[in-house]
This record gives sequence, C-alpha cells and structure tokens, in this order.
Amino acid sequence: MTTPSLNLAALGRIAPELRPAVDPRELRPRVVHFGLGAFHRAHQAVYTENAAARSGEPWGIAVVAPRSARTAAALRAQDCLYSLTELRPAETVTRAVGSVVEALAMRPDAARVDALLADPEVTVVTLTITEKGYYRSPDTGALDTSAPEIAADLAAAATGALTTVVGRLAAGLAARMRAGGAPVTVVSCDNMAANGAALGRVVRDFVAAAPWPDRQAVLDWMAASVAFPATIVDRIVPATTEADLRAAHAALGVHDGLPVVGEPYRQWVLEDSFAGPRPPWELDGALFVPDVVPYQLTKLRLLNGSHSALAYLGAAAGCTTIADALATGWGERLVRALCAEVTPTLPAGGPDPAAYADDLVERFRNPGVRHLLRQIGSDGSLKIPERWLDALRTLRTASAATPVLELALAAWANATRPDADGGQLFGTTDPAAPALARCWHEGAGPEDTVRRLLRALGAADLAAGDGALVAAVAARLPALRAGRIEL
Ligand code: CS2
Repeated sequence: MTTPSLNLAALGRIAPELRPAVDPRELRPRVVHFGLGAFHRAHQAVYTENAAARSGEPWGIAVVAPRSARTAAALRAQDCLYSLTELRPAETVTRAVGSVVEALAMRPDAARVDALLADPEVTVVTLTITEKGYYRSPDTGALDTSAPEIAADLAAAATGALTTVVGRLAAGLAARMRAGGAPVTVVSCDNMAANGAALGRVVRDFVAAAPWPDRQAVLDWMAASVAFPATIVDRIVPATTEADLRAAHAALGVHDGLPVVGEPYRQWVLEDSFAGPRPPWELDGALFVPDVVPYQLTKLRLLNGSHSALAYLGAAAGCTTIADALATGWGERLVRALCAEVTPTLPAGGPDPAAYADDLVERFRNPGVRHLLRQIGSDGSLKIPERWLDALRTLRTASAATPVLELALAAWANATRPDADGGQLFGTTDPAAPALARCWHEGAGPEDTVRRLLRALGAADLAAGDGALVAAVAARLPALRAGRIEL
C-alpha cells in the first residue's frame, strides 16, 4: 500500500493538534510571495496563518517560485500544505501549515502572476529572493542593467517573457496601474540594510528602462500608491534534509515532500508604512515600528555578521555546522568579541546588544539545528558588504581597533581560494566566484590579493585607502590556511 501524502483530503488522518491553525479552504490569495524557499514557509507563512486564524480574516498567500517549476508543482500536489518542524534543543514539534493557497511557477504561470498582482484584493506582495535577486550595482545600489538577466528582461519586457523577479514585479505593477491602480505594499524580506528602499530603487529603475510607452505614468503611480517598507525577518532555517523528511512523515503519519524545519525563535519587525490593507501580523507578535533601522542593523551586524564569521572560520577549522563551531574553544568567544567590536556602530533604539549576544550564543548552540556553514558561507560577495563592511568603515573612520572583523575578512578571503575543480575551497558557491578566484592568480602577493578581493566586494575605498587593514588581513592568511583560529 502506498503511503498517503499530505493534502486536504489527508488532513483528517493527522492528529488535530498537528493540523493547520486555519482551514485553507476559507482563505483567498490576498498576499503574493516571490521565493518558495524554506525561509518563507517557516517565517512569513506562519505569521500569516496565525494572523488569519486569530483575526478570522481570509489572508491566504499565493507563492511564486522564481525558478523551480518543480517545487511549485510539488506544493500544488499537496494542496499547498506542508509541515514545519520546530527544532527545540531537546525535542521537535511538527505541524502542518495552511496559509499558502496557490503555488505558481513564475515563467509558465506568468499570466496568473500578473493577474494576481493587478487584483485589488491582493494588497501585499512579499519577497525572499536573497541578495542576488536584486541585481544591485555594488557601488551605487542602482539596478545593474548590464547584468545579462536584467538586460534580457528589459529586451523582453514588451512581450512579457521575463525571468527575473525584479522584471516580473515591475511588469505586474504596471499591469496593476493599467487595471485601476489599487494601492499595494511590497515588502522585501531579504537580509539587506534599508531593504525596502533597495527594492523600490531597482523596481523603479527597471520601469524607467523598460520599453513601455506608459512607463512615466507607472512611475508616477508607484510614487503615490506603492509602498516599500523596510523589514527585518529572523528565524534560523537550515536546509531540509532527507532525515527531516523521514521525521516529518513519522510525526504526521502522512508523507510530506516539502517539509521545513526551523529554530523555535522567530521575529519580524516592519516599518509601519503600508499603502493598503495587510494581514494583522501583530496578532502573532510582529512588531510595527516607525523606524526599523536600529533593529535591522543589530540583526545584520550581530546575527548575520557572526554567522558569516563562524561560517568561514569554522570551515577553516574543519567544522560543518554552526553548532559545531560553537562547540570549539573559540566559537562563543568569537560571537561575543564580534558583537562587542561592532556594538559602537549601532544606532540607539534597537535591542540591547549585550542581551542580544547572549541570545545569539544560545540560538547558535542549539544542537537540534544542523545549519551548514557551507549554506551560510555561500554568496559571500553579496552578504559581506551588508554584514561587515559598513560597520568596518565606521570603526576605521573613528580609528577604532577592528581585530575581529580583520580576522573574519581574512577567513572569508581564505574561503574564496579556488579549489582544483574551479569551485571554492570549502564548497561554498558565489555568483562572483570566478572573479574572486582570479584575485588569487599566480604570483600575486597576499596584500595584492586582499586588495583585489576588497575591490570585488565593492570596497575600493578600503583597498586603496586603508593599507593597515589590508596588511592586517593579509597577515592572518597563513594561520587560517593551516586551520588555526587565532582569536
Ligand atoms: C544566514 C541567514 O544563510 C545565511 O546567510 O546568516 O539565513 C540567517 O540564518 C537568517 O537571517 C536568520 O534570521
């Protein structure tokens, strides 16, 4: 007998306390989400489900997979249901989530995506497309119209055959204006400072460069009717493994092909500037504040900053997961020292940095969470500017000592060394990997390599103007190469 799969018909087989907090049949698609990764399913989808359950308002999510038609089809095959397992230190708790009501693949379902974006019932769009989905020029933050994918989308904009989320979103907003122009809020949930403004900028740049005769009208309408609030999202969500699939099956009694796992902790802070109706996420603990900057920089610089430092130092030391790195003699010290070093760069009004560092150590130690250093270390060229470089610039300008950031930068540099197969030394991936590999060309001295790597991060200022930093980073490379962490 084949095992039944998780879907609406199978809900009756699941223990009542493991069923979704809402009946998905009572929800309508009123939020469109781009990015079908595990993070969305373990974070915004949970807040939306609880907001719908507690308010009785029918807030359902139509998720759009930018690339993988397979994931969207797999989710559809389960009536958009999937399970979430909370990884508590000593136990796991699994339940089904029911806030997703439609799963689309961006290219084949482009017409439906546009129709939803134009629908006045849809008043919120959210995105988790990772830093590389924005195609920002590292120096200016403008849309990189020379990136091949964006250039291709601009050329295709008249026909609608778009492959980037930025292009699809711009086209969808244009369609919305033409269909009557109900106000809408577009919420970037990616780990970038001022993520709302960053998203607004690239979408406007796309519209301005598109061949649409009404592009100026679209821009004018966007200025009045489309909000791009900043947000910070937080939950540690490791990639799902085969073991997670088996555990979800065991807990539910039905097969779930798309389970997600996450730490118990979650947080969502949003800038309180929405253009129209939104799910009452505050009913599930989301915080609406006038200014997210203090929260955003605290999270990026302390949590994500330590994550990246642990990823590259841990890889050099032979660790596999964040919990492994915390179990070394230097892991906790590194987190605390990095937090202490960057704390003077944080604006007032956010969480208490010392208490935040204490919580981080606890969260990172959680032995139930197998968060791979390779996952966190990937796309470093896009993550590091957000996580370390602005803090580093502020500290260097104030002539403050920056030994921990120097060590972290050296560990990142070490991890960009090309391996024999043209990949990166510890198996991380990065769209800039070929350019980073070239920084290690034969005959380049260590300081020259560090300068080139800094330039590849968009930090030509530090490469050219801070010889002491370059020398300090270069000096740490040999120990890291030998797997020694000298903190
Ligand atoms: C991590 C983040 O993969 C990474 O780069 O630092 O995904 C991190 O786990 C989340 O931002 C936590 O909220």
